[in-house]
Amino acid sequence: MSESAPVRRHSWAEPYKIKAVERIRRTTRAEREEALAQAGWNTFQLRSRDVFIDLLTDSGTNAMSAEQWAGLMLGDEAYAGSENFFHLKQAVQDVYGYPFVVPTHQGRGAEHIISQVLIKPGDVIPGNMYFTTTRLHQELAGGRFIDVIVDEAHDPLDESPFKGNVDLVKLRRVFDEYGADRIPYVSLAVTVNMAGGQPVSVANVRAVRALCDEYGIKLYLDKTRIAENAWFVRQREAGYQDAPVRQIVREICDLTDGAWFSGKKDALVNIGGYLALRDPQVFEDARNLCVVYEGLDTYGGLAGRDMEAMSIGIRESVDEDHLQARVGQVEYLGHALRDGGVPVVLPIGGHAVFLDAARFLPQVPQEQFPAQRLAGEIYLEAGVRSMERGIVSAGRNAETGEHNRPRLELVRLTLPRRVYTQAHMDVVAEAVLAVWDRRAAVRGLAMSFEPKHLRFFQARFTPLA
Ligand code: P61
Repeated sequence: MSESAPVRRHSWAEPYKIKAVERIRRTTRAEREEALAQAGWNTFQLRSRDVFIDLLTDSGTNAMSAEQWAGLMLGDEAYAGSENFFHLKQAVQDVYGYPFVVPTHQGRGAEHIISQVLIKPGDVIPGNMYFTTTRLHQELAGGRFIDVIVDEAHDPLDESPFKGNVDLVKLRRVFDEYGADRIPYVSLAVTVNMAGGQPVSVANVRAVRALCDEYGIKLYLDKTRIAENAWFVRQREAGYQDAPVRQIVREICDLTDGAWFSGKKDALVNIGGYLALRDPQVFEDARNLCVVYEGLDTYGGLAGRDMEAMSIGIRESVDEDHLQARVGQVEYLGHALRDGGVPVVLPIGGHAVFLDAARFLPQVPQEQFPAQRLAGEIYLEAGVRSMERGIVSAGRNAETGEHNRPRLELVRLTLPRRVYTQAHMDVVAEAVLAVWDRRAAVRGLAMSFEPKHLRFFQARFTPLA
């Protein structure tokens, strides 16, 4: 398909063929019951060998291309000045246009450093919906996150095309209340993970930039899934139908002061991340902290080969045939579930299908963790692993200690890139539909162990019935 050909639904096929395969194992219901009990009803605690189709995350679970595997052999494992670092820097400059790069072991390493560099105690950071690790690092640096996403983002049934957008009225209110002295930057994510993988329009980024300029406030970008965001812009935003994804990606980056990135998503690798910066002083401070927490600033916790694979993956990530197949597969699963009557977040997002557990299990109150239970039931049904994205993920208010109560109580079925086939999607849809059929009998959970930070990763639960 040429770059400018019209995009028709279901007219795509994966732009690759499979060269190596990895065996996956079907299990019995009895084995899964045992495994889930051992895991304390937390899908993060399952062993992967007990999972048939793993839709826990699209993070680090991607299949690399032959070029990326070949790139591993070009690893220059020098402690200082690895050639692969310069390839990475060149890829970031070419595709995103930021002059300075600080590599990190993954996205949260970059979030840690940028938070420590920019935030001082008492600051507030407005952003388009929290992300777990992003907000935690902002809080650990002494800041407080304030949500300024549009209201539609909290409504699973609202089919607005850009549910990741910032509400400019809310943002101005925060600017007026706290002022530039207490707002180090606006934290803008494209796409918005916790809202369902929803995109932000270029017009909205432009408007946020203008408001930031009016108040003298910086704009930093979580561009972890920017290629998927750009794909949606091309599909949905007036004036961008014929714009290459690469151009849209660049246009968004050009509006920002810097970015952090988890290479484990868009960039099609299994590990890696970085900060991309424009301000020379922020760069100096960040590369200095890099040597404290990550490693020398020409490797940042990565092997040379990892940086090589990431630099190749960055260039592959903006390929339109790849994006069409990637987002198309997510949509295929989403529409299969929607058409079967299962409540899902609409529109279907870029990296995952999100089940609306509040409507799936209306008999289970939020404090009995309906999404956590639903993720467990889907695993029991067919060995399909998903993730809770509701009250457990939202954690507790850092000041009051109360549960945060998000309006979205979701289960995320996340698709690794280039890994599963359409037949896998059919099996997943059948499994969820089977749970949907027996939903009335499903009860909640009690939390039996709660760790201090990012509790959803390690918490344990017991079934109420
Ligand atoms: C994920 F359950 N995401 O979606 P790191 N920004 C954004 C991310 O999506 C992201 C990071 C920064 C993961 C892994 C994960 O609550 C969870 O490379 C938009 O994972 O450090 C990661 O990048 C952090 C799963 C993270 C979670 C936090 O599955």
